[in-house]
This record gives sequence, C-alpha cells and structure tokens, in this order.
Amino acid sequence: MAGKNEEVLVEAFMTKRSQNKRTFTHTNWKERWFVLSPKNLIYYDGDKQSGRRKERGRVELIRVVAVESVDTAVFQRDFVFQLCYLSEDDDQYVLYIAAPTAQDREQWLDYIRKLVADNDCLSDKYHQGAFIKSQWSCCKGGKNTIACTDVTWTINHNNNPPGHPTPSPTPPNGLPSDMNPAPKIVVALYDYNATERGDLSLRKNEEFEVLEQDQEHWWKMRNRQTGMEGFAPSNYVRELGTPDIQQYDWYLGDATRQRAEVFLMQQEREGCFVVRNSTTNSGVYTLSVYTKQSHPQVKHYHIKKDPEGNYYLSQNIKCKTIPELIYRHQHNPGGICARLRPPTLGRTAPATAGLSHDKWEIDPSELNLLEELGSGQFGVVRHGKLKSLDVAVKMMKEGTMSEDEFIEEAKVMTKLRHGNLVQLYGVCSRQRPIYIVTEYLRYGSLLQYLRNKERILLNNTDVLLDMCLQVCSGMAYLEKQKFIHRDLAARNCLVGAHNEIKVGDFGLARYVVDDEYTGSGGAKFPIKWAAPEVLNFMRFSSKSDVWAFGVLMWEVFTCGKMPYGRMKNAEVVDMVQHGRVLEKPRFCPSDVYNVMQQCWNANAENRPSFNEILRMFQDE
Ligand code: X9S
Repeated sequence: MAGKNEEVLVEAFMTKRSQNKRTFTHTNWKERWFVLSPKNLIYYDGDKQSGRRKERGRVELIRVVAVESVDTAVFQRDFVFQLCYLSEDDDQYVLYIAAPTAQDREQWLDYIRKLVADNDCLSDKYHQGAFIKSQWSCCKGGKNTIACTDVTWTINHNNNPPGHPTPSPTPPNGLPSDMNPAPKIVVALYDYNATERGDLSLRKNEEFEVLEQDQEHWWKMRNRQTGMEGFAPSNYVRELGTPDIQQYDWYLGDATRQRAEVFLMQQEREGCFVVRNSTTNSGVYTLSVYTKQSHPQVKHYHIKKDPEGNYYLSQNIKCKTIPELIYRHQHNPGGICARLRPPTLGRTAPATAGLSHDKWEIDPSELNLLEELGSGQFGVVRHGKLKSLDVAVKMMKEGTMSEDEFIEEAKVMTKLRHGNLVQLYGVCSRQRPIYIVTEYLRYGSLLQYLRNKERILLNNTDVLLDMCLQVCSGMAYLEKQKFIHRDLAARNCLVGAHNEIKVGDFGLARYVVDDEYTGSGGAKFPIKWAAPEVLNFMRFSSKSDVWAFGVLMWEVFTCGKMPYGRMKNAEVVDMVQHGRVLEKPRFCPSDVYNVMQQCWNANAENRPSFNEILRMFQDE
C-alpha cells in the first residue's frame, strides 16, 4: 500500500457518487480531493492546502477492470466517468466520478488508462449505465449480468487483442513509455465541417491520431472512434495529455491587457474572467476579472508560482495547475475581488488557412454572390456564401492586376494565418474576371467604423488602444513571416464581432496595374502613410509598414480624421522631409503618442519593430 508521500501524478477536486456498498445507504454526490499516484486513486475530504485532509477511500489501480465515460442521462450530471474494479474478495464495484469539465474528464481517463493498460484483469466489456433500482440502466440486467457494452479505448490501439491495449501515447512524467515512437493523439477544440474530398470533419472533444504533419496548417488525422481519415486544420486541435489550458473557453492566449478589458467590459458580469499569457514573461499568466465593486472595472492579477511549482493568486489557495486554481476560485473568492465566473460568450472558431488541405482554387459555381460591399482598386467586392461560410469576393476588374503573378503568390498567401489578418481562402482563377475569396467581416472597414462611432469611441482610449494593438499583432505576424503589407491604413483594416480588428489586403499593392497608384507621384498613391524612404526611393520594408502603422494609430485616436487634413500631397512630402510629423490627437494619452513618434523616426532602422511596440504596452 502506498504511503502518504507517494508520487502525485494529478490531483483535483471532483465529485464522487456514494457507492451503496450497503443497501440501506442512500445515493448522493460529494466533493472529494482526488489524487492519482502510480499505484492508487485516492480520495480525501479536504485538500492538501487546508491541512486537514482525511482519506475517504482508494482504488488500487492493479485491480481496475474498465475506465470509461458515463452518459449524462444516467445521472443527469455532466462529465461523469467510471472506474470498475475488483474488491479484495473479487466482487466488482464501480466508482462514479464527475469531473468539472469535459476536458478534465478526458485527461483523467487518459492518465488512468495509461496506468492500468497492462492489468491482467482488464475487461473488454463494461456497463455504460449504472446500477439503479436493482438493475443496470443500460441493459436492464440484474446485479450479476455480464457487462453489455464494448470498451472504447482499445480501438486503433494497433492490433492488440481486446483486453490488452497498448498504453496510449504521451505518458505523464514518470510513467512507463512505449518503445515504439508513440502516435500523436489530439483532441478537437472546435467543430470543423469538412467541405472538400480528402478532408475530415471534427467534433469538439473527439480524439484523433495524427498520421501526417508535413503541412504546417493541415494535418492528416484518423478519428479514434470512427476510424475515418482525412485532413483537418491543425489549429483546431490540441495534443492530448499535455497540460494545456488552450481547451478552456476562458483562456485568451496572447490577448493583450486591453483586449481582455474590452472583452470583459462587454460581458458586464461580476467575477467574469479570462486568463491570458503575459508577453513580458513567457510561461507566466495573468488573470483578468470584471468587477462592479466601487465602479465597473477589470482587475488584473499575476498568477504567481511558489518554489514547489504551485500556482497561486493569494497565499491561502495554491494548486498544481491553473485550471485547478481557477476551479477553486470559482467556488471561493479566496482573496481576489470576486468569485470567478467563466465568460458566457464562447470563443469563436478561428479561420482556417485556406479552405482545405490543398485547395486554393475555388469552383465559382459553389459561390452564392450577395450584396455589394464597395468598390476598390480592383473593382467591386461582394458579400457571398461558400456553402454555409460567409465570404467576401473581390471580382477583379480586367486589366487592374498582374494576374499570373498574383495567382502564384496566392498559394503562399493562403498559408498566412493569424487572428488579426483577413484570411485569404482562395481564388477562382480559371475564369475572367478572376475572383479573390477572403474571410468576411460584418462591420466593414475600420475607417468607416471609427467615423460612425466617433461619439462613443473618442474618449474611450482603452478600446482605441486595443484596436491599435490588434492591428499591431497582425502586423507582428506578417513581419515575422517577412511579408510586407505596403498599404497599411485604417481603410484597409476591417471590423468583426466584439471589436475584433483584422488587417486586410496585405501584399496586394504589388500586383496593382495603375500608374496613379504605383508611383509616388500618382494621385492614388498613399502618400500620407508613406515613410520618407518610400517617398524618395520606393524602398518598402516592415519598417515602412511601421511608419504607416503610426499614421493608422493617429487615425484611430482621431476616430477617422484625414491625416494632414486638407494639405496637398506635395505639402505633406515637404513636411515629412523636414522631419515634421502629425500632432497629438486631443484624447490621445502621451505614452501612446510617444509610440506614434517612434514610428515616425526618419531613420527606418531606428523605428521599433511591431513586436517591440506590442511589448511596450504589455505592462502588467
Ligand atoms: C472588403 C475588402 C476590400 C471586405 C472584405 C471582407 C469587406 C468585408 C465589408 C461590410 C457593411 C483592395 N487591395 C487593395 C489598395 C490595398 C491594394 C472592400 C474592399 C475593397 C471590402 N478594397 C480592395 O479590394 N469583409 N466586409 N467589406 C463591409 C463593408 N461594408 N460593410 C460588412 O484590395 N484594395 C489595395 C470594399 C455595409 C453596411 O453597413 C455596415 C458595414 C474596397 C471596397
């Protein structure tokens, strides 16, 4: 038997159903602190931190016969799983445990299965239901009726005979690992509906084995339940078994402080929270919480780590993982401003890189064209539907673009993927006019949006700064990919749901055939956004994009004023050549204006990179 100091693999609060070993006890559910060690699953009342934990029971893992999920309907409780095990006198018992989330359940199932995979007593059948009112709810059999349902987790475990599954991959630290290279198992974070032959649909929480990872954005996978194979977007899955907070709707990843504030202020719920990465310190997380105490505001807390590696917000609650810490603070404010409540708005699934694993050519007959959105350098842009997906379709007026060069480049551009870039889905290039098909954003251009909402936005500097930083994030990605926009301006950015800003039409300027647009003396050349080296030598770079970004920040903080007012192009060039720049907008904080001024450094090399600008605002 394991002592108190045995190795802890995972531990967490979960609820456990009373086992009714004696017939006269009534059934109820109790919260217990579960600890999984290499040999036992032990449950306590109280937890390690409270100092008064008392063991309430344990299951020796060597005696486990089956580990399976339980259907919600059986107990009218979510995320229940069962551990069937043999008692000392070889009687079979079932322990029913409810995990806090579907993801937690999966993780516990996965860990336990790895530890019991070599048990001689493993069964290839189990009861999917529960023993309620003297019979099994699944097969209506009596106490000793043989289990009726096939176990689920031997499927695709190579060709092992039933009852002797191979241990699944990615064992937690300290567990025996397989000698063969372990297959990578992933879990779907979002639903994905395959539209093309060779692609595979995903349902949230389903498990897949990764078969090929040759393409960065599209992996070939096999559904572990159905055995179906195909390509699916790699950003829609996370690896199973690795401690991963990506799976939680409250995790906002690299969102900035401003983004978190805008998101939480919209929700207006006491205790509503998100967790995000600190960009100043990698591996460090920040909790942002909405509270109405004194006035509606968002408070930010650093999630700290003690020398033993426990996460904590206040000294009295310390946990091994962030999800556990969040779970504890959902039940008890424990020193922070409010009891935590997860956001109700679910995360929206991100755009995929292109529509399919090898499809950038779109069949125009699949497009249903709707209303006109405007007309630009290349002609008319229309809203459309590609099956059920909203898209924007640029119908390229003939003679306005170097088409062949663009079509070659489009293959590369479909692979650029970032939450703050308008996704290029593909092209219809076998017809004239050619179509460029992109993601659709429902609120249209940022410039128009700023102008329409001036009254609400003008002194809301948090929202305005958030907009700038979103653009900056998209541009930092382009900069990293060594991709130059060449026409960054508020008119070329778009607004989606929840103040989401995306940079559009990156790189298209190179393919414009129009002297008025391409030459710095032309009437359509974006002089007011152009850096001195662009005006003088047409020298474009990420640093000339940074200059344009400074002008875009100015547009944002004036809610869409025209830079340099009515000044003529020649006057603007003269002004810029003499080192004079735009003035500070009225409601613009001086630290924000200071960044604009850095973007307008006459020497391109001395301008900050987009990544550096992001970091300037990531104070916590
Ligand atoms: C979009 C993109 C470009 C567009 C795309 C996606 C869009 C949208 C709306 C909505 C409502 C172009 N390259 C360039 C100069 C950089 C080289 C337009 C363009 C055009 C629309 N620019 C180019 O093609 N989602 N959603 N538009 C949109 C607009 N209004 N609204 C939903 O390519 N330029 C260079 C249009 C309308 C009702 O009121 C609420 C907003 C410019 C024209």
